[in-house]
Amino acid sequence: MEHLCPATTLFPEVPLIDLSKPDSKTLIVKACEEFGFFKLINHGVPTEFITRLESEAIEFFSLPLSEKEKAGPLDPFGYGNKKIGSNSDVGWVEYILLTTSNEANYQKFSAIFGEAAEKFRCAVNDYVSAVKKMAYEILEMLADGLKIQPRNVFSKLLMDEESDSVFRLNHYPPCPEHHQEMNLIGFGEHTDPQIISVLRSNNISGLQISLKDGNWISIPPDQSSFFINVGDSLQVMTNGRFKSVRHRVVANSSKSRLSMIYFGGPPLSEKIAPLPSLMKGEDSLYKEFTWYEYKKSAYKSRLADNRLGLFEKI
Ligand code: GA4
Repeated sequence: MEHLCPATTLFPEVPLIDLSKPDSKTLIVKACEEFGFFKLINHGVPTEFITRLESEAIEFFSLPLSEKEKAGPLDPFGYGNKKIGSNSDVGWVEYILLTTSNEANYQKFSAIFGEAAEKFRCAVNDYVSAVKKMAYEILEMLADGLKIQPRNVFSKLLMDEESDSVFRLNHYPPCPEHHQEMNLIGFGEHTDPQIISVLRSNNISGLQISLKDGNWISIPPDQSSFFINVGDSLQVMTNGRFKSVRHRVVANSSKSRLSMIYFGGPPLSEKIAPLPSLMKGEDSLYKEFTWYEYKKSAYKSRLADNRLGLFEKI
């Protein structure tokens, strides 16, 4: 498995956004321009939903592998272990991938959990509904901060019934002893293809982001906060003003890291293009494409690929 150069331990302050403060919209815009990433406090997601889902996830990942594998293989939803995507990417991680829109997901889980599958389903639904609401709010603040109308230009894409959003639970097991000093890769570097990603983890470190100069910085974990990533689609909709952030997870801990991520994507038929109100006479940096076309191409790529490259105008 791949080993990495360590990230710098001296890091600039990652933007901290307090959702309860009235001036946050300007700061969010700045954070999306400079980092494509920020930390969020006073987010309004009930702690109860977070802890309930966390204990459900711990329960699932503690099952014997043979049980968990009954929720696989990924098609493309279900349980996955070490293999990421369809192109031989691997990481020191096991995970559950779910759509946020249909219930077909849970058939596999009923087979394993029996009646407890309902408890799992409710925990995911409560958590995802609360996180979605918070994501809508952030996207509306972004529209306000960018001074564009209507304020739901971004959020309506996630609110749409056909929104192609994904939910992921990642478990990074402790590294075996002989690997501990080696910065083993948990989840290789990549950008997220969707509009926005909302991540919450337990208090175990591992997440790193790449700065504009290419240096990597470690993000100190904080189980009571959320971390927001700009995705490739938002980069395109802002004609490159916001950058989708390259990030990775290093599995260098003796404890388990657990993360839960909501990836807000548009409906498959949606055209992804820079918003005219943001162009001010500029040309689009990107060829026109639908989310379906982008996703199809993205899912064929390797994790670390620059997926937007294919859609840039030369
Ligand atoms: C990255 C963001 C989400 O986790 C994800 C990932 C997906 C997968 O795990 O199957 C991808 C990856 C992600 C981008 C490129 C392709 C597809 C693995 C991969 C190599 C669920 C997503 O939507 O894109």
